[in-house]
Amino acid sequence: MIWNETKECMSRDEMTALQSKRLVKLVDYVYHNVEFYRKKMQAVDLMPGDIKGIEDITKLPFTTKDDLRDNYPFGLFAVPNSEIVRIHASSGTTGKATVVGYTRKDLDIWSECVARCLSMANVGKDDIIQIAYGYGLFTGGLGAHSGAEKIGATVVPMSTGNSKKLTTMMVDFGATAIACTPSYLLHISEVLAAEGLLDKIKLRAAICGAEPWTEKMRHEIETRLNITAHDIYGLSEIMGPGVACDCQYHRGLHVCEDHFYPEILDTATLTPVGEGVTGELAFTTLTKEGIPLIRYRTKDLTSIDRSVCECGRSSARISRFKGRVDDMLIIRGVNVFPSQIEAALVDVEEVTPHYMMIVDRVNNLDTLEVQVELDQRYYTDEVRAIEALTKKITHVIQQALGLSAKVKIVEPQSLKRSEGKAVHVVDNRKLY
Ligand code: DLL
Repeated sequence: MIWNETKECMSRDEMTALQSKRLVKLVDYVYHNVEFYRKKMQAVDLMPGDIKGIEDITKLPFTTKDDLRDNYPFGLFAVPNSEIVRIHASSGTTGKATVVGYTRKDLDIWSECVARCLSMANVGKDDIIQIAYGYGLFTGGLGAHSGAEKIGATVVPMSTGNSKKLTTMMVDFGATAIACTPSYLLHISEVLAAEGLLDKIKLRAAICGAEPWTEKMRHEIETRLNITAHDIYGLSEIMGPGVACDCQYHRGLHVCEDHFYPEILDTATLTPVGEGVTGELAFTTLTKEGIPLIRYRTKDLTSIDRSVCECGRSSARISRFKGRVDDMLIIRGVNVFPSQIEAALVDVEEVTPHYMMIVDRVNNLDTLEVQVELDQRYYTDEVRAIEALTKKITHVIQQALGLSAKVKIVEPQSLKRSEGKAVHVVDNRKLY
């Protein structure tokens, strides 16, 4: 079964008409239900009736991650909590989470969009799929899960963290598909090889996302596992996984643009750029009820192509991501901002605020080392004292990031000082 055959194969004019109708309704909805948007529109003398179609979208204000943080936790919700049936959240610079809420209808549309993506990867009801994104506040696990259930596949909710169990079950259950981050899948391929299981698996498709990866890495995964790997994109503010995915031709990711209207913005002027030009991606959620967002700036860099794809789908395609405009790192699928380390170290008096993050990829798993400088006042070369301090800081960082890091205490004044902008990150990961 092909999901949403109608929506993905509409003519461009039909799609524009649908988007226009939905935008007009959305603007009226947020004006009357979200004080934040009402005030923003009033500030520029804009009334809902001024938005007559998608061509008027540029009259509307942008929304940023900071707006979500400033309205933490539920300030941007458009419905009372009695209508919200699920909450997800992602971490941010200040440690304050970005919180999103879904109504029953939002969850239905989310699973529909993920089902479309799985269908692009030719995954259906006869497949056994291991979901190896993290379950919990992160949208990856539960998001992929409900889409896979919707399409009728047999879902194995693995989550992350136990590669050996995953590979054993992959063989024992005869899993034919997997959804996880691409770096994790490379690691899995090594575990399978080390255990001599590569020729015992029945895997044929992977749906990978949540972090940047390249065509080269896709080929590497496909060759190692003898499968087809697809790129799935999404972000919690807009929905989670399933905002876009690539089909068998891998010429960009088809956007579910009947639900999420994409714009590509010039990074300096924030005005929309033409097709094929790289800029910052922004989304307007056309059908969301719980937390509808207008012109949400994703900070992700990509370009758009609205021509009909060889697969027959007419939905707009965004190119593989070229990076982000901010400094967020994605380490083992977790969003990490350098300033989170800074904030965590402020409370440890034995060290200075100078630190350096060294990110690497060993055996296809991301590693993070944090070098922390001893305060001269606490200078000691006593091994046990250093060991105790290392343990303490390791715990502080784990609490702050939700991610384990190797902590290395270095001598006072040994970290390089900067005269301009401070450099806190060395990212040695080489994308294939
Ligand atoms: O990562 C949702 C997701 C889960 C997508 C599972 C795909 C698979 P967040 O934690 O909010 O949500 O992080 C969103 O991750 O703005 C991008 O910078 C990055 N990202 C997500 N998918 C891709 C991808 C989930 N396919 C942020 N390629 C986004 C490159 C991606 N970057």
